[in-house]
Amino acid sequence: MTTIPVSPAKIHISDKIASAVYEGLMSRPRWLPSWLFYDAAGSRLFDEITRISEYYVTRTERKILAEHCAEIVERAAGDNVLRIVELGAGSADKTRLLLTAAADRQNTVFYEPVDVSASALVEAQLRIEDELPGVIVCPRVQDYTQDLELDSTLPSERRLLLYIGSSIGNFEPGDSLMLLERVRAAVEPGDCFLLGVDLVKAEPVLQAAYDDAGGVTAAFNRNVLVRLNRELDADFDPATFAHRAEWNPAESRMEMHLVSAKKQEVWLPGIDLRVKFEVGESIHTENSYKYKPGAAEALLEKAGFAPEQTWTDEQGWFAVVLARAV
Ligand code: AVI
Repeated sequence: MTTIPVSPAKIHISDKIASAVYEGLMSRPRWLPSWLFYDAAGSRLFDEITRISEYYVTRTERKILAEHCAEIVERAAGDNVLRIVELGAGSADKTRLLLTAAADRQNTVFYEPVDVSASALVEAQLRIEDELPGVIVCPRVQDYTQDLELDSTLPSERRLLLYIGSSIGNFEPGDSLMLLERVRAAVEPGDCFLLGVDLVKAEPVLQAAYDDAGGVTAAFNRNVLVRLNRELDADFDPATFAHRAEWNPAESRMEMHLVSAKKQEVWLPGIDLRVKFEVGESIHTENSYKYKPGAAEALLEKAGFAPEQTWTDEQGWFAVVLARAV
């Protein structure tokens, strides 16, 4: 089970992907960061995941937002004009619910999606401006996981910053606090933050959501190896890695792994690395944290927000928390 870096002197790790993959595959246990999932094919597969019956996350949050979007917008705005900022290039119909509620209230609403991908932003802008004439899209190309800067607002304006879709669940606990602190530093007192978090629930429900019968999540997980083959010239045979999803109760998270079905060696010329796998040896590819009731509110408070209201579904599977910057 040794990793043999070939000619270490020649290793020139220049970009984010190369250095993350090198670090993760040199570690024990081996891991890869979950942001690697989202190349074009991975984003399409994730989109498919959001529609499969076992993946309750998207439809449960959508139902909460559909029921409460007018109230959320009303509470966030008060007597002010609302400006909606979203971390990520728009969560499709869920964002649309909030934008429509805001446009109904004030005719015109400014919407600022913040994303590292300019193409995702352009796509979101065209789609939203086409579908929602009352919405003016002002995209911002920024990696909000590193820094976040927003334009100053008029005294009559209030921001509602969205971080929905359980995206916070893919951050390690320390990193999620840092992200919320960064958000707090970028907004004014009185601005609001809407956070969507997935809650702890019965293990079989979680297990099915991350290992669906149709194998879409398995394909999403394996696609990371396809990406490494393409971008680092690696020779992974994705079919020889099994998808494993498991609930880790001690850490309150669903984990995804890729488990080698045979003893094998993989060559990644792009980072000058050979990696040996024993049968059953795995690469840890994702953590998806599930929050206990009240935990998201506590985290928001720690980051400088006052939680104002939490909405959940009737099964208590998902929570949408509205908090105000203090
Ligand atoms: C994007 N993120 C919130 C998803 C999740 O549930 O953690 C990613 C995902 N992984 C497997 N299925 C979906």
